[in-house]
Amino acid sequence: MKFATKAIHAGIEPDPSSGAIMTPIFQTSTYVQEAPGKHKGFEYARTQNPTRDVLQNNLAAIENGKFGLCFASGLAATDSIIKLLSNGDEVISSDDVYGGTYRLFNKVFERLGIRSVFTPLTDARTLSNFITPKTKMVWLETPSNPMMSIIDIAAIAQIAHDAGMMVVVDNTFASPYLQNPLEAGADIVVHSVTKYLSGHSDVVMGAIVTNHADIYEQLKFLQNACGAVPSPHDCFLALRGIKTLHLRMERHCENAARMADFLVSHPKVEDVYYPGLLNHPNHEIAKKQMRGFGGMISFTLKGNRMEDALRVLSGTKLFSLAESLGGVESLIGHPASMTHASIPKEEREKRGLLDSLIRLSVGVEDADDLMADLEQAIG
Ligand code: P1T
Repeated sequence: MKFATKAIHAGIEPDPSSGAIMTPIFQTSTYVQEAPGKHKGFEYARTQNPTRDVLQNNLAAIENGKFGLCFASGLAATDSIIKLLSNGDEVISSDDVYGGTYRLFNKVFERLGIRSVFTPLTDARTLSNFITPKTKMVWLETPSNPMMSIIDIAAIAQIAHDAGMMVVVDNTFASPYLQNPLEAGADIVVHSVTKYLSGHSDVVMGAIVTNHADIYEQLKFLQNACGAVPSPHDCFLALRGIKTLHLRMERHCENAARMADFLVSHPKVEDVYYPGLLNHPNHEIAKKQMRGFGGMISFTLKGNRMEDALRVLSGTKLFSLAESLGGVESLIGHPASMTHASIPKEEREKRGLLDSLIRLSVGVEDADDLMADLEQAIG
C-alpha cells in the first residue's frame, strides 16, 4: 500500500457496532468485565483504549514500522524512551535539538544519573570519538530544530550498532511522509504528534514507532506504568489530521521552497537555513534520506542585530508569532527567547543559534500572500 492509502485506511475499520466510517471516540475511563479477568481486551483506559489502538496502528503503518505507541506529548514520549536506560548509562545526542528535549536530558535525567553528551553528528564519523563503555543510545534530531541540520541516519546507525547502541530519531520536522528513519536503520522513531501529524494546532501528543518487539514491550510497560497517555478525543483528532498529511506536506514543501528562494535573494537577509537549498552544507544527505525538504526555515538578517529580528517578528500579519510548528497556518518564532530559551546562551551560540535567528513554520496558505507578508515585515 502506498503512503496516501495507508494514511487514510491503515489500521482503520468501520465501527462494528454501527458501521461508522470514522473511528468512534471511546470516551470512557473503564470497561465492564463479565467476571474478574474475563473481558474484551480492555480493562482500564490508561492501559488500553480502542481509539488510541487505531491511532497507534495507523502511526506504525505510515512509519513503515510494526509497533506504535502514543503519549500525552512529544516530551512524554521522549521521557519514556530515556526510561529504557538505567542509572550510569550515557546518551550521545545531536547538539541541535528542541529546547525541551535538551532540558529533559540535562535537567531531569542528568540528575537521575543518565548523562548526555551533545555533539553535531553531521559528520557521522565523529560519533566514535564520544563512545564510552557506558554509552547505550544515540539520539538524533534530523532535520534539527531550529538550525535545520541534517544527519546521515544510515551512517550513524552502522557505527552505533557496531558498538551495541540503539539509535533513536526524532522525526517531527520531516514527518513520516518525507522520511522513515526505521528504514535507514534507526531502532526507534519519536514524534511530536502536536506538529505535522495532527497538523491543525489543536492537539498536544507524542508517538513512538519501532520494529523491535522487545523494545515495544518495554515502552508499552512504561506507557502504562508512568501513565502519560493521550485522551481519546485527541487520538480522534490526530487520526483525522493524518488523513491529509500527504496533501499538507506537499504544500508545506512547495511553499517553504518558495520562501527560502525569496529569502536567499533578499538584500537584507544574511543566512538562510533550509535543507532544500543547494548550498545547505548537508543538502546531499537530505536528498538521499528525505523525499522532500519540509516546511521549516530559519534565517538571520544582515548585521545580526536582535532589534532588527524583533521588528520582523512583530511585523508579520499572516505569519503569527507563536511557539510550535507544523499546522496549516504559518508561524514565526524567535528560538532564543521562545522554543530554545532553556538552553544557555553560550551553548546556543556554539550551535549557531544566535539571538538574531528567526524561525518560520511555513503553512499551506497561498505562497504569494506569504511572500508579500515577509516582504513587508523585512522591509
Ligand atoms: O511539544 P511536544 O509535543 O511535547 O513535543 C516536543 C518536541 C519534540 N521534538 C521536536 C523536534 C519538537 O520540535 C518538539 C516541540 N517543539 C516546539 C514546541 C517548537 O516550537 O519547536
